[in-house]
Amino acid sequence: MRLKKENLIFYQIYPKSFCDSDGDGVGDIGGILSKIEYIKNLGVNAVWLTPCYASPEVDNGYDISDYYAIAEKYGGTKKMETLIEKFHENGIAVVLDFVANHTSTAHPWFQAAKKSKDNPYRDYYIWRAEPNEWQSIFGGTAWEFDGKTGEYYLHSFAVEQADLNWDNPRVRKEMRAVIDFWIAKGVDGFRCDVLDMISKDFEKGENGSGPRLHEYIRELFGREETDRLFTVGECWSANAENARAFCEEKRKELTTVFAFDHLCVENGRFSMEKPALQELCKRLSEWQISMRRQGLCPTVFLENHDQPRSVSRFADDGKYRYESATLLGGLTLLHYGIPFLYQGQEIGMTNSRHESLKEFNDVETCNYARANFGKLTEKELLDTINAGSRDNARRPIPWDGKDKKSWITPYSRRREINVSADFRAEKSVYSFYRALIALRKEYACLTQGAYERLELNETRYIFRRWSAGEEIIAAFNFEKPSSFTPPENAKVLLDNYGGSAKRLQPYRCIVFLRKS
Ligand code: TEU
Repeated sequence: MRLKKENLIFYQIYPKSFCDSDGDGVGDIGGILSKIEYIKNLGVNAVWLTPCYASPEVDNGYDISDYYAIAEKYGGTKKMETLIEKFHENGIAVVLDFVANHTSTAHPWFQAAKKSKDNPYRDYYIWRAEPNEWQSIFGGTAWEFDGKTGEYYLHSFAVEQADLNWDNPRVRKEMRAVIDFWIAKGVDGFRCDVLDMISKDFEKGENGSGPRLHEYIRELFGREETDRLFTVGECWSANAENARAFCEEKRKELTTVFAFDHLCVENGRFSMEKPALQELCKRLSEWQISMRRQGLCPTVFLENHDQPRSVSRFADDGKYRYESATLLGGLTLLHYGIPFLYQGQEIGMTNSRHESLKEFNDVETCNYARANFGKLTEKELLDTINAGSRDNARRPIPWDGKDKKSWITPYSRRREINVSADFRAEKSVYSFYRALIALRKEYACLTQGAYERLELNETRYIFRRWSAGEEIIAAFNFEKPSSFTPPENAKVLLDNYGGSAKRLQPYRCIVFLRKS
């Protein structure tokens, strides 16, 4: 599969929570196979699957114990081969998750490494006699003491996720072999988990963006075997200044990066602040401008498996849920770059509300709850967790409103918000997303064209995209109604309200076309 990067439109699947085909409560590949039509019908042409390799699942698969095997509970490796084939038959590219920074402590490499200081696998990981002050992203120190050998190993995430030592050439060779194995199985690319963390800077005291980062990425993806791949690095350190180093074409590193500034995450996920929609638009717009100026192709996304639902975080998940969800769809699909939709976004799923800590599963959330128990009131604890927990994105997709067995407490609004209800509704979020994707395919100015911000203030955001002979103008009104002068000689292509465009109601999203 070789699609021009600007023409890609991704749908992210979290297999564990997508569709369960055998009724054991865990989503699986059989479930994905049964929904290919649903995905295809939306119009996307690529999928990213989060990890479903063999794993103890302390971090839902981001703790891999065998890079070469798909877990049996998901259907096993053969089933994955069938899935790749079926997606290809339907014109959909397949991108797998590549977890490079760490393995599960259950991985045979780590099991060998901890046997003794002179074990040949010892140097696959990062050991120190004395820990430094680094903190785990999931809370607490990033170092775990191993009593048997008397040293600490580094774990930037959970204790059960030991950081690999990329300075060891044998580790880098192993990881190239993993990539090559999946290329041979037909995958079209990789989403690379926390890729900017693989080179550490112990001198500067930084757990990531180390001096050999770009050398390591090139070693992985700058090869003939990897030339045709689509690669996206999850790089929390990526910004307008350093993006070129990751994804300028001639550097032979990555196709693009996931940067996070636009999601307003600087205060941490468990802060109760609700960012203004205007701020989201401002940051999205700035990212567009700086990436285009440098000739780079950005990703455009508002959700993934680590983020709360965008409708709840940036807009209105009550009275204006449909309008909010469709407006956010417009923001994702009308900008320049590679859009990524996250499962459930296309039916306007909101955050899930739960009144007991027992209903949360995510390791980061549980660590946070443990660390703050007694420090915050129970209500504060529940409110912050309900707003920020990664479980918001991980409740199973409600295909219908019915209760089924599931590995995690289901989505609290499943009876009201589910796929069948959305399909039946007069105002269907899925249909609007489908229409947006159709526009993206029909009008080249949306994929190739220039971008200009026409207006951004506390009321609304308006931009235009254009190329030879055609221009698309997209207007996004925020909470407060405003009066508007529609562009002259333009026709309305899509509108989440309908009726006169002289008044823009809450969360109205309206798309105009002007031909010259
Ligand atoms: O995420 C990296 C990561 O740092 C985010 O999870 C987020 O910053 C964190 O939750 C802080 O609030 C990637 C994966 O996407 C995530 O699911 C994994 O848990 C993590 O790496 C470890 O592999």
